[in-house]
Amino acid sequence: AAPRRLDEYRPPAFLVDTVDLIFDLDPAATRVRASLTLRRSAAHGIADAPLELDGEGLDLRSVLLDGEALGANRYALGAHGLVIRDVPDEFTLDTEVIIAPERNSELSGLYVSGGDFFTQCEAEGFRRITFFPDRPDVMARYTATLIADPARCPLLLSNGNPVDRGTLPDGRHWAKWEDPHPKPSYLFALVAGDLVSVHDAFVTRSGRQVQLGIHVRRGDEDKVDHAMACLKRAMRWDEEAFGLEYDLDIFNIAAVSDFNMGAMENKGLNIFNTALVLARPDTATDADYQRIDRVIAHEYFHNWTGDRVTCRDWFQLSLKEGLTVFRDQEYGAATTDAALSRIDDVKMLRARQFAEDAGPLAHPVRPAAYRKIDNFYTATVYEKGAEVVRMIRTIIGHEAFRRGFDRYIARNDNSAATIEDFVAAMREESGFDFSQFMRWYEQAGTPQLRFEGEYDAAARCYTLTLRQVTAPTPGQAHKEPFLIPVAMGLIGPDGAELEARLEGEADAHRGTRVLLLRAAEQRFVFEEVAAPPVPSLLRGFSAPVKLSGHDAAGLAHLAAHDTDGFSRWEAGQEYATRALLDAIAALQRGEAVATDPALVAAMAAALDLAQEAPALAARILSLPGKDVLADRMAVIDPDAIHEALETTRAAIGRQLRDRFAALCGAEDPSAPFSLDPASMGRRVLGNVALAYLMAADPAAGLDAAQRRFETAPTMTGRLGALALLADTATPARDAALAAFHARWRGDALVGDKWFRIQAMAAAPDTLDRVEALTRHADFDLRNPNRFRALVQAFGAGNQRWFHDASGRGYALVARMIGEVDRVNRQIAARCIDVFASWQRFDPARQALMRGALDALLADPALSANAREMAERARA
Ligand code: DPP
Ligand code: ZN
Repeated sequence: AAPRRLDEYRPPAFLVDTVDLIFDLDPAATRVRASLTLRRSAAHGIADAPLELDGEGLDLRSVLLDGEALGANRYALGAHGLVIRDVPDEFTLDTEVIIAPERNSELSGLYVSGGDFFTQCEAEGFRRITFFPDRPDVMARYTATLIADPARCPLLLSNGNPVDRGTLPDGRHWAKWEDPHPKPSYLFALVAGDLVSVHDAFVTRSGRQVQLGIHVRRGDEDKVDHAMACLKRAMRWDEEAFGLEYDLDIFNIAAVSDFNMGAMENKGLNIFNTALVLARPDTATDADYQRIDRVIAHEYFHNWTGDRVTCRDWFQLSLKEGLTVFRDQEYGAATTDAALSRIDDVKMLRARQFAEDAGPLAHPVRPAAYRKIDNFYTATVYEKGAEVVRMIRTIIGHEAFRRGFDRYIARNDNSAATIEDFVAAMREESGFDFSQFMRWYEQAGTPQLRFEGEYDAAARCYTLTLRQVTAPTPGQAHKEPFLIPVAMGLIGPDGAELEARLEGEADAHRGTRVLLLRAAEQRFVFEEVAAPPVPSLLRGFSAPVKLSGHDAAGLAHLAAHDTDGFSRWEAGQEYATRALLDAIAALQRGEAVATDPALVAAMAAALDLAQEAPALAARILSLPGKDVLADRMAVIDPDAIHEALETTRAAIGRQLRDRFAALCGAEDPSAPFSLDPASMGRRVLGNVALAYLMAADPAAGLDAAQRRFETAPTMTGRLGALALLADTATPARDAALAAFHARWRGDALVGDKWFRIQAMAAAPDTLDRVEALTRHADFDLRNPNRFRALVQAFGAGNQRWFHDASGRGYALVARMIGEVDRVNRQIAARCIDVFASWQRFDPARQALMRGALDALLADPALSANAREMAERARA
């Protein structure tokens, strides 16, 4: 099919005012009756356009127009839907179709998981339920009546409020739901099954009583307290931070084990992957708890940024996703620790989005064309989209941003908006001209920002020169300069922030300023600068760019003295990154690695923070990831990266051995479980310390790991130890993995951890073991979480063995993508990005990776979803 293009947008020919749905739920044959009231829209521009309804895999039984059955000569039924000619300007349309939820392994539309019914309609799943103009700018009021066997489906949920219920003469029961808010079809949801409901309540700031429900499989009801607490915190925070109140009397969350994404913001009925709801201290890590918090908040925040104000078309996806990620990041910063939360968000951005932007899959935050929109739920649309919103706020300030946000919501409420609508509201409230800024939405690629500084002692003047350049990306050979907000300050030789007067300012002052870099090269002159400064640039990571220009001494100075917590960590990481890149270069020359004493000293200084700020200490002590190092190499050398990290970790570990040993002891089992940053910090610090000890002293490390694995009261400690044991090909590893598997048999989410740990292991027998795990009785291609835990985790998270020079890792992942593609196209397509970095490797690996993509493309049965990704990755 030809790609869709942003500039070819055309308003819908027909609008739908109301949708009445009746579902006779049956796993093998569900009957869906839909009654639509339709109205021709003048905006479309063609007065007699036929009615075109999307539909996929639907067994059509009848069509009635204004109550009269339509003969087959009045409509055309094709693979993509139904076209009806000669329709009046206003009419009702009744259709009846049969679908088979239990055969829906794509998990898009209506499907069965564990015997219960669930839906997933974003982006284009509603057309797999009934014939409909399945595009987000068609917003309608819905009612849904669910009819089912009461023994099999005691619980019947849909969007909005329950308005009626009853029992039929044949014993089936039914419930009718009505959603008073107009919504696009992608936000439709139903859940029917035998789930346990946990209830709570929330009173909004204007006094509205909201009933909250979380619905899970029997046996999971002791794992929802955290999600419920997060939900209430998020509801309160959105009132306080954004003035947004919940707008229905009921808010439901249902958890499902088979789910293509993390969670879905359907109006009033969020559907969540169990992985993002269920948590108990012995089954979930601190990272799981934090992710649950953020995703519960994210989906809740969509109620306004996504549901009340939705997207005109899917090119605008970042309008809701970038903005909502920004909102969940702000929530995370406000409710935990702002600097730590920013560090974690930026790490994620760099690991996923920078990699995407650097390869053949690079695309703008607002893509200009797509074949399958499911392939654009990407780190660029989400995470870079959030950075773009953050830059808008940095440029115009918090107050104007909040006014602009309010204006955007008020003006676009109950409608489908564009990115221009959002930016226009910001412009109107701030007076700022965003024309150049719009390039952040249109141009792909991560700008390289380079600085040079020159201090003139006699004139007490510091000149900062900033240069930006962005490499070409597919389809965009030439880039215009971006408008880059650079939050910055000047640090003096004594470590204190210096006063300065930037050209044009009335007085000298100290503290963070925001420079606006507009040109490819620009100079900023600071006067009244008392001493030679080290510039602290991109404070709080004020723009998603790659900065260079500091020397090692400058980085060390900032790591010790910067007043911005994020920037202190950043300077330390950059210092460590360079030390590791030096080590990699030495290994490639066949030389020994000499560990920089200053790096060891910085780690010792971080250990001094272990008591007072353990979470920060853990982040400073964590060496840069393999993805960060790979990103900086012209030709990625996975073996040298691995070796450099291990050697450096061992060297630091040997010099600080006893301090690490003291930190990786058992957690105190009598201490109450707490998620405050210090408690979580101590747990993660224990894991980081254990990694150093194992590198420095394998025998002592193995003992400590076994002890931690056996005695840690939390999953964080136990899994941290297990992950390190899994890196060793030892009997201790085998025993720990077997014990873990036996203890958690039956808990699918913990089972995923067992698979993931082995998929990501560094142990020399990893390829054989991952191969064997693809045939393990617990492996199930139909369960996306399990596929991600084994195959995606291996491809994306095991740089060393996925990229093994033999090509076995590539072949294994390509084979599994081919297999999963026959079951679930979306999951197959999303895994293909592990091959997208092929141009960054040596010629032999390049050939092997290209060969894996070619093998996929040679399969005539490959889905359109996977084909689009493989073709783009191959280009
Ligand atoms: N819209 C969902 C989310 O990101 C994903 N489909 O919240
Ligand atoms: Zn979202």
